Amino acid sequence: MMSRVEFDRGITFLEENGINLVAIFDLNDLPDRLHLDIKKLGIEIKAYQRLVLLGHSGRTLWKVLKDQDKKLFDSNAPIDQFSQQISEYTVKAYWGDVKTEMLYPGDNPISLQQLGKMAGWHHDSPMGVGINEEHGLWFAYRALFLIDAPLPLMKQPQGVSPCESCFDAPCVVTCPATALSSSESFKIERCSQFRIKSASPCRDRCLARESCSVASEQRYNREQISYHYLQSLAVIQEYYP
Ligand code: B12
Repeated sequence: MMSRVEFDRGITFLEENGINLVAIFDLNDLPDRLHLDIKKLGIEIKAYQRLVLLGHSGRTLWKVLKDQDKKLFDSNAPIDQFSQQISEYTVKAYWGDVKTEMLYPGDNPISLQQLGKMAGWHHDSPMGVGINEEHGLWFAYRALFLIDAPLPLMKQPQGVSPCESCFDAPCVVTCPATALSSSESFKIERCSQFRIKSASPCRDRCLARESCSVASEQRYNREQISYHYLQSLAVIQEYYP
């Protein structure tokens, strides 16, 4: 049986490696919809006790990746590969080496942002990326797995969306594609069509996202921003060849 000290060591290990957001849910507390989504994947959910959601914010993860293992960047998905490895290692070394089922990284149709809402990490923002007071727009989901261990439950208080007290809306004003609005949902189609133009200033960055002043000290560095946006651009280009 894993001790609280061992559990906390696992949390510290994840944090040192840039995975600084952790939420742990009791499976009985999850909405029926999510149970259904997991069952549809052919997974016997009753065999597990907890659902673990891991994320990163700010710049540490990128620094760790760059420092640690250059070979990771030879793969198509270095962040996913690293996130999976570090999740498996944490369970093995600190959390009792118990049975797990990895749900993300991967293509499973489970809405991470909906889980982010339950974890207290996510408020909607005009650009679709989640926002919160502590990390601004600079966080993302890195792993999701079921685990057969009674891990302590963890989540953050819901908090208030920073967008509610933002009246200038620099993101809306800055977006050169006029894809953002303070009252309507983000127009991903308009954003995508604008991004694929050859002279688009948004090919490898998002000027609207970068204009947000909430937790701007956590903004990814230029290299990381470019890495992520070129990846999503490649997916978008497949939609609009
Ligand atoms: C498919 C997908 C995409 C597709 C969107 C296709 C579409 N037609 O909308 C593409 C490849 C374009 C994309 C791009 C990006 N994505 Co995306 N995407 C996903 C993914 C894998 C699945 C979403 C989904 O289908 N959910 C299931 C449906 C039922 O639930 P839903 O919440 O209603 O899903 C819809 C929206 O989430 C929307 N969507 C998906 N990504 C994004 C990003 C933005 C900015 C918006 C407005 C909408 C949007 O697409 C879904 C279907 O319509 C999720 C991971 C996940 N498993 O949740 C990440 C995810 C939503 N994406 C994310 C991010 C960060 C991005 C990018 C900003 C990455 C980047 N730096 O380039 C870009 C931004 C897009 C842009 N402005 O150009 C993050 C958001 C993190 C956060 N803090 O909220 C997620 C959660 C991935 C992660 N690991 O953290 N994405």
